[in-house]
Amino acid sequence: MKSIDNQFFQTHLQGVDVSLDSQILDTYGRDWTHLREPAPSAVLFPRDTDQVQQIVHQAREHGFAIVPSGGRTGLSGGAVAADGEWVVSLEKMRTMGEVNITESCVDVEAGVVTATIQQAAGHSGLFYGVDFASAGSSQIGGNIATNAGGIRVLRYGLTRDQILGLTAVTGTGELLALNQGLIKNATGYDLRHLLIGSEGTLAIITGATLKLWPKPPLRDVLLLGLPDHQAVMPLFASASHSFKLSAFEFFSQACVEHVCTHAGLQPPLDQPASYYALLELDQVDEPLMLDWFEQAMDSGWIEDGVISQSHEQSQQLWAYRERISESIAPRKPYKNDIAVRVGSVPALLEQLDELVKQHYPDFEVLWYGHIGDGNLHLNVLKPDTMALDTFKSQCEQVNELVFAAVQNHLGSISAEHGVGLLKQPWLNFSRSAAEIELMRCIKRQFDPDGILNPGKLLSG
Ligand code: 2HG
Ligand code: ZN
Repeated sequence: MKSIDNQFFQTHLQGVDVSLDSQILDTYGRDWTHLREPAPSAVLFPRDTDQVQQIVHQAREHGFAIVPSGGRTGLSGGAVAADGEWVVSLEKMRTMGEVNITESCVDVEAGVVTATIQQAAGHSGLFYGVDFASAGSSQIGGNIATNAGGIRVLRYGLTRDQILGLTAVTGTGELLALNQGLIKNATGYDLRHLLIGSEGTLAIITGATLKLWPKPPLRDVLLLGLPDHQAVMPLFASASHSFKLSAFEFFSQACVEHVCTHAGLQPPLDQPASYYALLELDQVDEPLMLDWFEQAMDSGWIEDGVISQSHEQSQQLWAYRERISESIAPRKPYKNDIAVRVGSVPALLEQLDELVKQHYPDFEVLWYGHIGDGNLHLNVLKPDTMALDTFKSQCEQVNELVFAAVQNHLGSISAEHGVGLLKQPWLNFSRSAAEIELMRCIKRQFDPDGILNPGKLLSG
């Protein structure tokens, strides 16, 4: 690692806030994965786009790599700095414009926290469509860089679908202002969409114009107990034809047990079910709902269920799904975030269930996910007595089989968490050699010296 001191920054990046403090280096060098030891050489806190450009120029000139950094809530190691990089935190760039009521949009800098956007939209009678458990600390720049999905993709799409304009600084320090809030713009390649989901490997996102939606109507939340995972697809098909769904989530009884222990909650139903589906939908009349509920019971898709009677109850029901990830975090789970077309979910579930029973007989395996959009989170918990390295390598062996099954279904090895460091070795299970080569060529154009987030997404 190259040595660097305060004097260097005072000389070359005057006016930019920099920290070389070991505690700060440690904090800003990691995300929620905790699988690599952080070792950045500096953490920089630009206050505007101009400073971001200066940082890129200096990094380029002095041969330092950059790791763009947001709320660091990622689960694929995309924000990990383990090799003397400069972490460029966007957290001091958090200006947010007035909500534009006429155009239903808002301008934000990259460091604005996702929940702040949701609240500002709400105060103006509008709605920001993306939500997930880490919205209170994740930042919009990171959401864009990973094309974050979450719980309401069914209704509002991914982060990609919210981006009307984007500003970003490339690996040569060039500032790009892309699409600039336009709805129609048929002028060739849409570079905005190339940068969304590029995980900081092509450019540092500095700001965006976000689309906002009309305020949603009142909504019901249903938590339903399912006898087995075969019931989930007919249930989804029936619900999506009968209601205006905004979420259709899925989780196993083991997930409920972890949440109840962790959060001190009572079980949601009188009798535990094997699996659960959580549905959020535009409110419907009670008789219609009861008819549907009875039909679902008669068809054997559900055994029991509850319907929220108030906003508070809706939130309580959501907690059984939203708090799974935090409940199991102390057990250092090995995470998979896979997706297939919705119609292929039952076959994939069947195959993975077999695989897991055969290869993980001693591990606790948790199933949960956003089944309504084909995204499954498969989490394997580390036995307390097993060393982290042993656990990781055992999981990686089974990974090949899991990803081969995903590949057979033409699915994705990373649905919404990104590829980062952790999934990078398996990118070829989702992308052809020709695609990966084109991605490399594109990277070279945006970042000829390879200083932006090296080793993430594409191998170094
Ligand atoms: C969720 O859906 C998040 O809760 C985290 O995407 C998933 O913990 C996970 O694997
Ligand atoms: Zn998720």
